[in-house]
Amino acid sequence: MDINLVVSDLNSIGYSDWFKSRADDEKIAAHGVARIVSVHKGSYTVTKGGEDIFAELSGNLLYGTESASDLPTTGDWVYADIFYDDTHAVIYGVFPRKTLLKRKAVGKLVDFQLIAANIDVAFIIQSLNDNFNLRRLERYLVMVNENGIEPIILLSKCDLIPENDVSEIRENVSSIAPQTTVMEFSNLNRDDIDSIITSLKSESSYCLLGSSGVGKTTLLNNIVGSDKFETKPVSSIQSKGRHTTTSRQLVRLESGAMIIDTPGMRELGSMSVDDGLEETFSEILELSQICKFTNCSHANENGCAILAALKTGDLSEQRYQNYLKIKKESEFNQLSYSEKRKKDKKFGKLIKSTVKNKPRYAPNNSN
Ligand SMILES: Nc1nc2c(ncn2[C@@H]2O[C@H](COP(=O)(O)OP(=O)(O)OP(=O)(O)O)[C@@H](O)[C@H]2O)c(=O)[nH]1
Ligand SMILES: [Mg+2]
Ligand SMILES: [Zn+2]
Repeated sequence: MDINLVVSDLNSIGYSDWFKSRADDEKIAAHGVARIVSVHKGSYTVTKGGEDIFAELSGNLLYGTESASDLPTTGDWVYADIFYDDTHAVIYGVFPRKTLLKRKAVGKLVDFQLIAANIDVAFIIQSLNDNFNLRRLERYLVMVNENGIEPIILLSKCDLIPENDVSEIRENVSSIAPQTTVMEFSNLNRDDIDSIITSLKSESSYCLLGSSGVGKTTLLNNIVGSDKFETKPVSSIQSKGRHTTTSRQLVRLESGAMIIDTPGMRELGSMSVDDGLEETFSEILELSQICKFTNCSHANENGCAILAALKTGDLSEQRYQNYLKIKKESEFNQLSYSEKRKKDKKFGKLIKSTVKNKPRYAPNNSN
């Protein structure tokens, strides 16, 4: 087989120096490299840049893993062997992740679900007609910034509201995210779709994030140029109380870019989001640094820069309240998550020591 060809195929789906330099020497000598295209209840598809290949986890990976987050998710790079004319693969391990999107799983307990790995750019989508909400947008920005992913804000369904209203909303968005690209678009307007397509870079991985019904899958269909993926009118999504898109798949475009559509997220709990908070609410951090007292609680101190900014209106009350709310949740999650992780680890060790202490059937086995 022509090795250069194989390598350049991997490059074309994003196998950059970042991953190459972090590959495990032993595993790379023993196995090939592939990228996860989709995950469905324990079965996987992977690709090396060509066809999709059915894959499963090796026993060691499946049973030797301490936490669910160490198992592969869509977008992951993995060590894999491929058999039977490239129709079947076994996955032996997961590469370090450049970025990882996860969300708090539904329910009270702090647990999370992996959304996608190694995403470079996240399109955060809100629809202009009924889904638009600055506070929700801030939550998405925190989650994306925390991960070191570049956010781009897309405002969908601009065909449904007057142009003047669009520019007003756009200004509001720019005021909370001055550094972030904001684009409005309509899925009914080909020119809008074309400008989104032109903005996609080859070898980069994108994901579509946003509430159910904002038009993520419709956008993806428009980008690939077919009605390949299922969409549903908003009213039927709500009356059924569920999401149209339920799986996540890495879709490769002719341009060489890759996109992952995601199910609308009802509960967007961040895990622990220090960096994401600081980046999303950077002006609040800056203000707190010029408070008169270094241990200012921003509650009633004289010389508090935050209270002053709230008073003049330079900092909006709702934005500040949202910041406090996300910060509080994050601190709660941080605490209960690290406790859970400790338990997970203990559990993992218990299994390992049980396996170790099992009698060996081959006493002379030097392994
Ligand atoms: N008027 C208008 N309708 C749109 C636009 N984009 C999407 N829609 C409609 O909105 C509905 C929901 O679109 P989907 O693409 O299924 O939404 P989704 O974000 O993928 O939803 P989930 O998969 O449930 O997360 C469909 O009926 C679309 O036809 C748009 O730009 N303008
Ligand atoms: Mg969808
Ligand atoms: Zn203060």
